[in-house]
Amino acid sequence: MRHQVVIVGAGPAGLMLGRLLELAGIDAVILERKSADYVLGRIRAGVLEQGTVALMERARAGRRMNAEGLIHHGVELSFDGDSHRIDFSTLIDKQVMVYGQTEVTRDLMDIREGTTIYEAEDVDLHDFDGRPWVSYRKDGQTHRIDCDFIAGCDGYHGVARQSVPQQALTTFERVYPFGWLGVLVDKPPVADELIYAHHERGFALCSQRSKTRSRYYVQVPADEQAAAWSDDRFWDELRARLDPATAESLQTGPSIEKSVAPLRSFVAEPLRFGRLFLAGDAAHIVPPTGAKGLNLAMRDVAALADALIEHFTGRSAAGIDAYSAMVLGRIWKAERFSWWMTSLLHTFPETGAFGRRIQRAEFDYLTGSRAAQQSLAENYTGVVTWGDEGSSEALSRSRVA
Ligand code: FAS
Ligand code: PHB
Repeated sequence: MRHQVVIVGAGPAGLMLGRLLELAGIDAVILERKSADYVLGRIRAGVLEQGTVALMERARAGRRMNAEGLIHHGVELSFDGDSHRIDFSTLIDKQVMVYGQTEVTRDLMDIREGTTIYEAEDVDLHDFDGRPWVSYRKDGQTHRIDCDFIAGCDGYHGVARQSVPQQALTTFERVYPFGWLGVLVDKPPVADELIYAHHERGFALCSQRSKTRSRYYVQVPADEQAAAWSDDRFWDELRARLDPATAESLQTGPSIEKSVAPLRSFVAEPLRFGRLFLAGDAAHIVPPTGAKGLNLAMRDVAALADALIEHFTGRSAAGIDAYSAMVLGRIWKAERFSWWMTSLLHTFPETGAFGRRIQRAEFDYLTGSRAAQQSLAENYTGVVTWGDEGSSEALSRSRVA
């Protein structure tokens, strides 16, 4: 069997890459280890930058997103009960969209015309320095696919990055001493916009998926087990970390999903090895505090798709030669912002009283400086990751479609 491109991983990055390539007439097969239902069962990101919204439009997968997505013009930050709204629209005329990663993945699955092979086991990459090919097992049979390029979109634990010889790869990592315990509940959100709360008991985030479904997180020790948290214990802890008025208006109910996500910052360099490219979580991980993970993955594959399209149609290698350096510049800016938001909003007992005073001073500087708020707004809404591709025209255009 032969395809122009083999994509490993049918998460949002792999599916988006496959869609962009097929719209350009490029034949790409996707190999996914899990079932489609399993992939859809993962509850992850919730906020789309305008660039991601525009990319869903480019993929002609934006209809349901435009109908159901919620446009948010700002977020609220609170620090020990003091609150401040960061108004994206007033500060930089940008917005974000609240639309779950699960829905993005579902929309991309539904629109895809090319082949996705689910439950492909033991995927192995071969000769990506010369004439690449991929092997995998399915229903007890071993299969081989010859190709021109391989895209590793298989996440942090995937096979693609692990197939690269150690000496060819440099990794940078910071593992945080805590995780996020997340709960999904079919109750109306506690507020119109997201609330990021710093409290001496730990960080909390009030997010949402729709007007009737909410997503909440509390910071927990890195080795915490979701099973140790009853719903009542979670709601009590969340209330304790919110300002009294918000805590009072919180509508609670039975959790429909509860899980702990570890937090780490991670980057692999470079992101190209001959005819193998890495994109998305296979290349980098950010703590979810800055809502960057999914959006950065989408930015990677937009660049990779353009580079591969230029190779196949324009007979130029300029894009594929420039891919790694170009995306790494944006990746490190998103890593910085995600680290900064995480450092500001979480408790770090090991930094002591001095560390907490510095966090308070950071919050006070932010809330007292329009320039600092504009900087946060630029980073959060993705201006830094997308440049002018993340224009408000893109978001307003998507609302028209
Ligand atoms: P993904 O990990 O989504 O997809 C990779 C795919 O490759 C998976 O389907 C996997 O099954 C498959 N795969 C792996 N190994 C394979 C192999 N050997 N062969 C074939 N297939 C293989 N980001 C946010 O912005 N906000 C959040 O709140 C947030 N929460 C998160 C919670 C968790 C638990 C995790 C792990 C991540 C979270 N993220 C969040 C980040 C997340 O949204 C990622 O950035 C996003 O899923 C990246 O998409 P992909 O790069 O496609 O990787
Ligand atoms: C979510 O809704 O899951 C979410 C929103 C914003 C974040 C992280 C997660 O920064």
